[in-house]
Amino acid sequence: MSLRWWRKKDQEPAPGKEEESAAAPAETLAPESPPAPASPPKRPPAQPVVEPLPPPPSREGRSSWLARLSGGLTRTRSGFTDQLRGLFGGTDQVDDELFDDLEAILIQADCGPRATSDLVQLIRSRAEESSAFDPEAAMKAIRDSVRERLTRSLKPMNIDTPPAVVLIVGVNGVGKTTTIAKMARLFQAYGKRIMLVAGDTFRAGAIEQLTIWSQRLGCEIMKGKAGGDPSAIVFDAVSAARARGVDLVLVDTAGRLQTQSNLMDELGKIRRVIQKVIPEAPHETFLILDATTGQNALSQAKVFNDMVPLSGLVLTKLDGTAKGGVVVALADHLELPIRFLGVGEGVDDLDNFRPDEFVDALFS
Ligand SMILES: Nc1nc2c(ncn2[C@@H]2O[C@H](COP(=O)(O)OP(=O)(O)OP(=O)(O)O)[C@@H](O)[C@H]2O)c(=O)[nH]1
Ligand SMILES: [Mg+2]
Repeated sequence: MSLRWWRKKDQEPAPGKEEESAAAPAETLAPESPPAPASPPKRPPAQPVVEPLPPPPSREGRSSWLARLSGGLTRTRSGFTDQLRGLFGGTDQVDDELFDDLEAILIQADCGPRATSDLVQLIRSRAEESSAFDPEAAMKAIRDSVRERLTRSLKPMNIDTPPAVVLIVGVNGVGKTTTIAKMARLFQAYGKRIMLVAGDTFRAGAIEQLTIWSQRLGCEIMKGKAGGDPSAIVFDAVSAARARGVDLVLVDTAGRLQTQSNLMDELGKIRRVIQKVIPEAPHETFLILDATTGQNALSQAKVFNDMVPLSGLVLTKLDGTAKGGVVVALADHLELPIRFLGVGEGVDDLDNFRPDEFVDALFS
């Protein structure tokens, strides 16, 4: 199920969309009152036909997700694990060339300088300890070390007290809105009542994009006018969620770069406004990172963390890169749990990050 279908519309906002939104206060998806008829009467603009999604896959077997995860890691497996296997399997002699090649593979897979040097050192000391080089033992040592790094910063998610507010932030185009839709779908499968909040009032078409998602998912949405103050919408949304017994509030925000200081300041304001309604919220603030951006993800995390304290990371587009080792670099350098992985454009191509599953899929 491709998510590309809305892109065209996104680039060409529906005629009158801005005007219509500009007049409207923060609202739920309740039908809008029709505009006063002009003379002569015009045909109403065609409404997009939004098909509801089929029920989410069962949470019982999880085989569907494991297959997606494994498929999504295909490129990383061939650029990383298969290369390691080839390197270790093709040698019976341990020399500096082996360690240089190992280093190159790890750097190329974006594991980051720290993990790379630790892993090279690990294999070097293993090789020194035994008289014969054992490729299987070397693979296992790397696998265990990767698993341990990914597990270090894990802790339970803080979303059990309704309404739990999750703020989603990140630079442009990393997959924030899609991730919100995927997360909503995931939590719907657990029977949670979800509200989406259209906090991106900046990009043309962003409100419409999230509205269509809410229609497909069959969940509530709070939205306001394009170009309006996102804090006002977020305030209304969190207040309404508390009054209505919503379990999970997912707040979309506009993509922003560290150079856009007004937009960066706005994030702080959104957070403060949420806290006016629920002092301990946002319960989670997730930075969405595009796995294909490599080590740049680290500097993004630092900049965003200065603006709003982050509580977790979501890595998207792992399916589009051979550099999935960036997961290791992120876990290594940032003391933040990785919460979700996105491995495709489909609405079911996201699930919780579980180090064991990830390592199994990577090294299988
Ligand atoms: N292949 C792949 N594509 C993804 C994934 N997640 C999101 N995308 C695609 O990335 C593109 C951008 O997604 P959005 O969700 O609009 O990104 P955004 O961060 O909300 O973008 P802005 O609101 O413009 O900042 C879309 O075409 C998505 O389908 C993923 O895990 N894998
Ligand atoms: Mg978006």
